[in-house]
Amino acid sequence: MLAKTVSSALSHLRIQGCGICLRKRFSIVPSGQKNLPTRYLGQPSPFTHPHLLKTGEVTPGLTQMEYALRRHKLLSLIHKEAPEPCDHAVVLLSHPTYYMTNDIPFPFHQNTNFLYLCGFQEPDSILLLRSIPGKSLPSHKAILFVPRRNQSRELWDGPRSGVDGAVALTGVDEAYSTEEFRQYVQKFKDEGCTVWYDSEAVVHPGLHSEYMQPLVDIKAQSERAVQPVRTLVQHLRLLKSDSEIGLMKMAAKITSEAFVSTIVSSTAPVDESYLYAKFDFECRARGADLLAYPPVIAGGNRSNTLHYVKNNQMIKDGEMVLLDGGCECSGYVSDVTRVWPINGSFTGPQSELYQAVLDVQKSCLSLCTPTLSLENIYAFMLTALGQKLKDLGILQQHSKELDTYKAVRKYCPHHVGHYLGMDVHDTPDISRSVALQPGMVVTIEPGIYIPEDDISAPPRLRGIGIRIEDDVLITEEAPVILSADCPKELFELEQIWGRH
Ligand SMILES: [Mn+2]
Repeated sequence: MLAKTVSSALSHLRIQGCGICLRKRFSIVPSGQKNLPTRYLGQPSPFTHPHLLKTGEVTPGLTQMEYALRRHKLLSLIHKEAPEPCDHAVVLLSHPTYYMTNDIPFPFHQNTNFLYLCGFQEPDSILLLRSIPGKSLPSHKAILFVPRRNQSRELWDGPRSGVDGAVALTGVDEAYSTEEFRQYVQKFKDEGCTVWYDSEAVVHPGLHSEYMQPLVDIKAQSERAVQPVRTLVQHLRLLKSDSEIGLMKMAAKITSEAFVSTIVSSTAPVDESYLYAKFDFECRARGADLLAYPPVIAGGNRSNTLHYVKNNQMIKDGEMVLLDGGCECSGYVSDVTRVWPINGSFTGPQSELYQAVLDVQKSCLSLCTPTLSLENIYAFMLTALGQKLKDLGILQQHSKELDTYKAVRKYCPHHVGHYLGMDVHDTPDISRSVALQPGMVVTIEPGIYIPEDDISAPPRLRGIGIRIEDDVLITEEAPVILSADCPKELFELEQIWGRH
């Protein structure tokens, strides 16, 4: 998927402290899962889904220990922001259930900041991280407020974890039913309590208006206004742990394999919706939970509509198709774009434009190293694309710098990439000027788009839109391309198609 070129100017905080030293300093000992109910919970548990989770895991691949460390790191950041002794309450809300029509819910998707800190997968829930009287941060108590068990609702919606299930599965210190949050929120009105909560970006309108908005209003009159917390969480999410990297590798590998199968199955004439269904099937059949976003499956000139998601037109012989798609595995996503000729062989102009974008993409990939930023790579991409536009005859060789810049922005109106993680456009408040560090994952996705009615472009190139996108893990050494199994050389794309 594409990201806009405007980046936020928020400052970058460096995150101190590694997992091991935190573990020693604060002796985090999650409760373990000894009391895990043997019944079905509101999400898979190691007991009910041993094929998905190992003992000690809250969500597949992520242990109680990892979630506890995340909470401690967040409280450490808060301690740095507000070092004076005081009472702290950090509040994160889950998503609500959204409805497609009367009584029929959309598939539930959890709020990612909430999920990152506790792994709990039910709607209408609240996570509270509360400082402990007499102890300084990052010591705290983690408390979940979760939907009460309810036989008649569970008949329709399926089992709920309940307070016992929530504690045993996630390893938080305590859990209560969601309504019991009311008594807690009363206490935060005290002058001495600093509340950390995102009142600007409401993720659960119902819980917000019932519990949090009145608190935000009261706090606004006091010395201690409510403080935002999401940027701090994003700073933690920016750097991936080994287990997170494992999940991202899995998502990228599944996506790459799904691309190959989809390319093999594309014979003109084919409906875009067929390729959509095929790609979706191939991802889920390999273990993905769902597609990470509505994919773009754009034949011919439609590839010049950047967020084309209608996916309902026939692709004709001789045309290419652009597929921008990715999947989600245990909360972590991939985001890959490929373009291939629907009848298996590139025409001359198609291969010309394709190769130009591929050259630029490979150069950008090689720049994904510590110290450089996405902004730096974007600046490089603009220059490299400018030269390609000249080589292709879209722009005159002697065009002035400003004219070249304007032309590049016209033919590639989006950024070179974005951070990737639990969300497709991950950690959106982190500036793209931040130097890349080992453990970050970014996308690299240059493109050139020439609409069929662009009379300033050479006729042979009109109606062609190319973007090539890979997911990249930053390391101390060479960048690791997580989507490397997805072919992108001209000859590879032609060869794979021949397999069907
Ligand atoms: Mn993308």
